[in-house]
Amino acid sequence: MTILEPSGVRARELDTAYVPPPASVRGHGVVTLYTAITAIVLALLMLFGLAMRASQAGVITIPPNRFYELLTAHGIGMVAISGLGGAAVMWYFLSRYVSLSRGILLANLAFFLAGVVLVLGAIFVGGFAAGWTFLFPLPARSLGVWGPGATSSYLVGVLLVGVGFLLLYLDTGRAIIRSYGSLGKALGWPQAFGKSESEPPPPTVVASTVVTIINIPAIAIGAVILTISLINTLAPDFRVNALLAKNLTYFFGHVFINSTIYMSVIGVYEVLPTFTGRPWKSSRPFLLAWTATMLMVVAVYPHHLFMDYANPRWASVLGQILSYTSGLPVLAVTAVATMANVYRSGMKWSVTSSLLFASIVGWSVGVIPAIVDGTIAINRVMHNTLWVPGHFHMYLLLGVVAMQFGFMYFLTSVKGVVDAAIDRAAVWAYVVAGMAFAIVFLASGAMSVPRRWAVHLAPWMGLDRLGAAFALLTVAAALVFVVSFLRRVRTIGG
Ligand code: HEM
Ligand SMILES: [Cu+2]
Repeated sequence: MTILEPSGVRARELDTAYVPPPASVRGHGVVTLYTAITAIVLALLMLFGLAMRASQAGVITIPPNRFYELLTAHGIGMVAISGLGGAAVMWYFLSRYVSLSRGILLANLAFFLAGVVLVLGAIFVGGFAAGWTFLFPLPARSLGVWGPGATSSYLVGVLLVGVGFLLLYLDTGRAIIRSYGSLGKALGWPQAFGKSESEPPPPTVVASTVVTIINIPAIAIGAVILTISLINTLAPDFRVNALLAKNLTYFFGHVFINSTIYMSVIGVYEVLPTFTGRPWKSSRPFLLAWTATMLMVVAVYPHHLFMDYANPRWASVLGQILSYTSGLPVLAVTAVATMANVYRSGMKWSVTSSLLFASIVGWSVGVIPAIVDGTIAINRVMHNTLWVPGHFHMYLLLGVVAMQFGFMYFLTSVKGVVDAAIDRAAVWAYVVAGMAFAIVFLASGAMSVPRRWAVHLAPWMGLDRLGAAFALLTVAAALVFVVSFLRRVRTIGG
């Protein structure tokens, strides 16, 4: 059987002049492998999440040390796997425009898997449970719950994952510069600033360039703090300023997780037009928005340090102002263009197009509670409540992960085969239950229920049970996506 590029092309081929660029086939087997690993790991980590939520609800009992292990694995795992799934989307489409190295793509996967083995061993064998943010000095101060061996294994594991991604971004940077002459040209600066009338680079190249530029320093800074923590673990006399450590950690964490959105949204730019028959061009606002977001996203991270009164006041003010503006330009041009692309296009609502469309809605809606939390006066009350997981589950679960599930259906769409009823039902279940699951987190946060607590008090458990029920439905829908994707990969042989 042949993989038909975008299933929607059939529906639109009569009345559209738009033909998607040919896909380069080299490396697509590796992309499918990335995506299959992403699917399986997402399912597993969602089950961890369900277990945590059920335990908070008192439906099952997970001992606290196990809970914090699960929390650590779920957090670091979800961040890393969104990165891997996003990298698959970015690589797949970017390779249409520039010449990427398949060897580097494989090397990243090898580093990733080696890192995952060390991290899982650290957590489930060594008992490491300091949270995915490995915030200094907790990794080295476990009060005997885990040993320095477990901490070292965790830190080295995360470091290996970082090295892999660093190689990948060095390669995308190299390839982009080779094809477009410079990063500035790949960002479309000549067109954005009216210096050139020529065709600007396609959205995929613009987004990939931004991710390359912001993630290389993010990973490098992450490596610095991981290494410092590693030395501190092995030689406790070697210390670092805790405030500096937190700044470094959250610079890395904030930029990396945001990049997962910026990589995954490339799937929307490339796939949605094949359903609507309207190409997605880099308009001037689009180019300016991506540059604006690129500059702001690296400076907004102090919104994670509002409670750290020792941090400079100007940093908090910057954090609040940029929280309002940082992600907004890209989100706004993407959301508006999505609506314009879909509106009256006669688009076929397949599982792929529905998930991609829903992802833009989920991302847009999720930004609202995020901005609320980015306000100092509110953060003072909401910090460390379930409001925080509420907002990020909304745009990660319904934004990033919905984009990636949409990409999985796109990748394996087969000519003449229509979506099964169960997949269609799963889209509804995923969107509705996922949204409800996140809203219950927000509601609990509004009641000041703390986040990251293994054991909840009885008055919180009503909402917890509701949250666990919606989590169950969300995970069930996700399992449908995953099983269905893996079956299609098997039948079409990747
Ligand atoms: C249905 C699926 C999911 C369920 C049931 C779930 C459940 C949970 C629960 C119960 C927590 C702990 C909340 C607390 O008490 O602080 C949590 C934290 C978290 N989740 Fe999820 N989650 C799901 C999907 C996701 C996805 C898709 C992502 C990212 C792509 C994600 C990323 C995270 C992160 C980063 C944390 C914070 C960990 C920490 O506080 O250290 N989750 N999740
Ligand atoms: Cu942030």
